[in-house]
Amino acid sequence: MVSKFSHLYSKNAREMKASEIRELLKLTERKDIISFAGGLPNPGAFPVDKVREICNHLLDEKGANILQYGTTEGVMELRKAIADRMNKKGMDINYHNVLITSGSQQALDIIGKTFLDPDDTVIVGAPTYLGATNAFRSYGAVMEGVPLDENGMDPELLEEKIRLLQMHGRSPELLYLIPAFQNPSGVTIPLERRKRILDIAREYDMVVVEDAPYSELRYSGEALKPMKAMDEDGRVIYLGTFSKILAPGFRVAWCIAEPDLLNKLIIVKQASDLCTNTFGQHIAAEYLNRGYIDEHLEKIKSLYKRKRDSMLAAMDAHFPAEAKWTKPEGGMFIWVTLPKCIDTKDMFVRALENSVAYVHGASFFADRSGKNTMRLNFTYASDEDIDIGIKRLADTIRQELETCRKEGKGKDFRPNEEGLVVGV
Ligand code: PMP
Ligand code: G9A
Repeated sequence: MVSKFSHLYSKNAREMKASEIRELLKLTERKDIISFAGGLPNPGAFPVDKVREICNHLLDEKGANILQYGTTEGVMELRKAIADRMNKKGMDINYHNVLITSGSQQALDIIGKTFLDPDDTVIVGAPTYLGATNAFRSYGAVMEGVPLDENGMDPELLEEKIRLLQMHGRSPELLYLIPAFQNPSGVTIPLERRKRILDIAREYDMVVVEDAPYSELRYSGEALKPMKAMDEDGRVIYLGTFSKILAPGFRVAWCIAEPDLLNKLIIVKQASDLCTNTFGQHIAAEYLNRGYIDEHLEKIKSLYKRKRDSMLAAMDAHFPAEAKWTKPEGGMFIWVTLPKCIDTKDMFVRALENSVAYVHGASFFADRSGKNTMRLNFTYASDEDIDIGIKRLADTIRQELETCRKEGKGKDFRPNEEGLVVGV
């Protein structure tokens, strides 16, 4: 629907499109559809009793204070607790490096507002999280994708891309990465690549945004140092969030940067929300300080590992041989590549008829390529629904393959021969 005031909208607002993920989220309200679309944590794992216990304690002990406005920087106990936790992961920071934000989504927005002018260039993965590209685009920036492989962004391709852009007079300012269990592909950047990417960022003077909402959700393999822990000259902005390890409803997240840069982000945030939800911040601080978070993480990691394994097993059992997919060591997503004759956006109509949903891959590519790919979330659906939903999806893919065979639509029915499971 077009508002009668739309002619008065700003240029930025006119160009903004609804997030495909946020639109698809509405499907989770339909009981007849099994949704692998939204990146939702499993609500069965939300620690309702512990939150109730903490709320009662906080209201009894601190009373009205926790309902007051807070500083833009965030509640001090929380900033300190986060600094301690991040130092255990190899960083060397204190609370002066920590800004609490209203979800990491807000941090992405304020980073965009701080760094990006119209036509500025941001380098992102191809594919990447569309909430980030939407935020950066809202400031008129242009996204340039670097293809990923099973180890995330390839530093050689990154450097090639920067050189090419520079030849056209464009020097990228930001490099946006999700090094651990990437959204949407599920892949992780190994340590050597992380170091090399940091060297490149230094050489070409780019700020690196390390978005790490899934880094604590590892189900197999070895934990890796965050890039921020290897950051020699303060060019990495690290984003963490309670959304995936506690509950997204609090809208409490953290942004770590060197203090001078953080000060600018704080000023930019002031215009946005004055301060992050104070009550939620106190709850999160208490949750960390009581050590509940680690118990909770163990619980959700074993739940999500089981769900990942069930989904992978169901895919092995039911998907046609033409489909290929990633096998993530953590996080929430599996990335599927189908033969090029299939457009997963067109196939979505058939998927809904078969009562199953996913996010079509093109949404995650800056240039809208990746039409034959899709993202599956494995954390939200029940174990039973994972199996039923994957069977429905397998039928959907088979029907689609049959239709393109009949229609002769495209010729390429082969899976990707190079074994490249992430790109197209
Ligand atoms: N970054 C990434 C990569 C995400 O996947 C998400 C949410 N799915 C966010 C940021 C935003 O998270 P939140 O605002 O809930 O902290
Ligand atoms: O928009 C949301 O609800 C957060 C989830 C993001 C995603 O599905 O990638």
